[in-house]
Amino acid sequence: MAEPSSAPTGPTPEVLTAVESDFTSALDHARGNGEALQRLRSEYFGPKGRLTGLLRSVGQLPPAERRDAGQNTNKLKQKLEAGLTEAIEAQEQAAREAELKSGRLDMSLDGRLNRPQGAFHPVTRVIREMTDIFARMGFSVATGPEVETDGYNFEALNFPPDHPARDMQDTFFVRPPDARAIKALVLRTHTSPVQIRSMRAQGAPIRVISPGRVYRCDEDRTHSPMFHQIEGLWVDEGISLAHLKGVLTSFVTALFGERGMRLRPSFFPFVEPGVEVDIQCVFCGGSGCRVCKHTGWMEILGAGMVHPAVLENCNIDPERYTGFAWGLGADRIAMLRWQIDDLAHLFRSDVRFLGQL
Ligand code: 2U9
Repeated sequence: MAEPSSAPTGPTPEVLTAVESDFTSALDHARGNGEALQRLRSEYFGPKGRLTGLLRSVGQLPPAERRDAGQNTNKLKQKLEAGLTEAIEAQEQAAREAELKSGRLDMSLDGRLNRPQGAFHPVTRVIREMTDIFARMGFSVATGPEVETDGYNFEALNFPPDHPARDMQDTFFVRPPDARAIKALVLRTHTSPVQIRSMRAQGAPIRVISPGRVYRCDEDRTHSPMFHQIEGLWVDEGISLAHLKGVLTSFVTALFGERGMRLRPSFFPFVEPGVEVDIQCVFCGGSGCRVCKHTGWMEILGAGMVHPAVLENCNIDPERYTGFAWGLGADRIAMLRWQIDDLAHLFRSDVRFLGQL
């Protein structure tokens, strides 16, 4: 490195020229050497650096000289600092490139921060899995609003006003923005209104599933005020209960493997006949255990042939078209899949629980 020239100490133009010349030749020597460049930074701009000292000495000049001397010193400082920064950046870039070329950088090593990996929520996982199964059978996916009119949630589905069948679905009512203008609004108690909307928009034939959140005023170990359903609907000419059995057997086999399935008669206002579908217990295989209450069977969904009145409500001719529909609780499927004993675990967002699934 060049020796600094001996010059008077105040920031006279001669001193500034000498400092610039010293710095320029020192910078030329240090270029490409990271440590030398850092040394240069501290020699000129550090607390005891030459430029720092010169700036400090401006205060000791006679008042008439201070302004010019201060301005000139600052200008020089900015110029030299810009040159140094540029040289440091070039050196760092060259060092990075050299490291990459040398092959010393092992990209397969773990990062320094070992962040835990996130995952989809178990209910999302089963909804996606079930959606995939039905998509492979040609069903498309429809979604709709979670705040519904009484008309879509109940009336179109063959629940007459004040009919006791409504008691099966304890309902959250929503106060409409203008009580005079709109009839009752409800948090949808099932995703069936989505099927009504789809049939009204598309007509028949139709093959659709509707996954989504639903709400009922209900809470215990197996019920939550908000839960998730997947409902499905297939309407076409000549659709019968045999098609219902075929589709649901394929579904159950894809989800739980080969196992027995049985239909029991049941009542839902929107289907006729209605059935509840059981499968052989996924835990004991049918021999009886605590989970299936020693029956060997577990209920997994409800289904039935779409009621002619429901088809008519959607302007579909029930003399020409028939269809079947089913509904299941996705949270219940997740509980079966991972043997979860309390539904509330699924909604507490406790990663110590979710991480075990
Ligand atoms: C339309 C016509 C008929 C859907 C159906 C069920 C039977 C059923 C329950 C399963 C568990 C609700 O989440 S749960 O509590 N569902 O038992 N759902 S038939 O029938 C429809 C749907 C839409 C237009």
